[in-house]
Amino acid sequence: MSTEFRLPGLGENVESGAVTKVMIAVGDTVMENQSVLEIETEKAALEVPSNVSGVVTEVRVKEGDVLRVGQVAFIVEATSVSVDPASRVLPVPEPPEPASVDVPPASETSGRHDAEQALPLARAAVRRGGPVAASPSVRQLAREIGVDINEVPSSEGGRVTAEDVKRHARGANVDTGGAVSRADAAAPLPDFARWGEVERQPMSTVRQRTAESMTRAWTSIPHVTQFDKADVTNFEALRVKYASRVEKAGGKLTVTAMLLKVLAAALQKFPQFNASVNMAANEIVFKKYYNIGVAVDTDRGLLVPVIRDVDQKNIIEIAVELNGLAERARTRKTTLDEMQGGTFTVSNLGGIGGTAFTPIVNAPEVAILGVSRSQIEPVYIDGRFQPRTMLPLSLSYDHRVIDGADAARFLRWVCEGIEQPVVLFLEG
Ligand code: CAO
Repeated sequence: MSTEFRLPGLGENVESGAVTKVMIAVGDTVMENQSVLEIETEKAALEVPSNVSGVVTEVRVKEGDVLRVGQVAFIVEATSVSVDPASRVLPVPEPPEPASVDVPPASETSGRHDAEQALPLARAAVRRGGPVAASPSVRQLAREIGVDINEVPSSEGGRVTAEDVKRHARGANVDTGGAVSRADAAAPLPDFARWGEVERQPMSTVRQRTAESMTRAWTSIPHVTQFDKADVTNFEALRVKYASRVEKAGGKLTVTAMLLKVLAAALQKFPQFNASVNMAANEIVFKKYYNIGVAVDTDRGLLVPVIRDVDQKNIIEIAVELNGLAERARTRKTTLDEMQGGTFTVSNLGGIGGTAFTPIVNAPEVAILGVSRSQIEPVYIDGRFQPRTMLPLSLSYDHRVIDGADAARFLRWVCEGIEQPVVLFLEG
């Protein structure tokens, strides 16, 4: 008996997804729950499990196709493995996964700056040499499709051809499509191939969404970053002392787990950091729940799963959950639900290195804490320098709703909370 495999529901308001990988071929035996497709939607990248079993007789999708929910992807001929007819009705989908990220790696941020700085120079190079040579028909074509002929690089070393104009227009159109490029729309890219070999790669959906949300946050939020350092010497000692206790529970006692606990208390004490701003209604929305997103570095890019109700969990529970979330993000198992509802974000790059960075606020949140690598430094205490382990913290915030003095106080309080956890009981 032939059974169709149809794309199951992918989550609220998601009607289709791009097929990034087809994991089955004609002749393969497929079992229920076996991953058969990799799909990217606007919000997530996920592996789709089969709800049918049998031998694949026809595959109707290929990489790059856009598949609608309910559309047939492949057909199997049932083998002796029985197929529960009910399971042909689409089951609850396997948890989808990592969604777009709102925090770019620092390297990307600087990369973007480099690109922006390089562009005017590149354009100047194209223009140098006076008016471009082009036939009247090519000039007319450029005018008709809205391309400034003076901006079009020539592939023939001087004369601009119709093909050059079209290629340039295509590049400019791609640019104006996404939010990233909207900022850059007036600055079409030069033809880099004139100076050396290039390779073009399409952006993944996750990357496109990341680029859009980054641009939105960067261009709509007036950002300021406040820097401070926490003395984590005592915490490091505690970490060693209690490491095995936390490990037994299935977690790892890291500075991130500790920070999450301190932040949940800080957010209660400074509610404007756990808020969102609605400029249209001239309103600030204060949230009475404390869900903290943690930026996780994965091979797909940056993902931000959320730990909920951090204020109600102890550090061991937080550490165990953090371990699980990071692991699921890296193995593409995070559900869409786990990526939503955050009220504040932490981005710890300290495991990799660096002395400071300026994270971008994960809108519609209003603040994000960047963490860099702790190191032993001489600190002047009681009249002499002492070796202390210092953790650099960078708090980026939305200056529309948070004043600089509040940010300085918030970050100082976080530092004190790590240095003297008793502060959490006194004031938290
Ligand atoms: N300073 C010094 N060492 C640090 C550190 C810091 N700030 N943060 C972590 N480390 C150490 C840990 O102690 C651990 O050391 P040991 O193995 O010797 O115990 C090691 O680095 C690895 O830590 P970890 O990554 O396993 O644990 P974590 O809980 O601190 O972090 C997570 C979890 C998910 C935040 C992290 O794994 C991660 O993905 N970080 C990258 C986040 C990212 O890409 N952000 C980009 C932001 S762009 O704005």
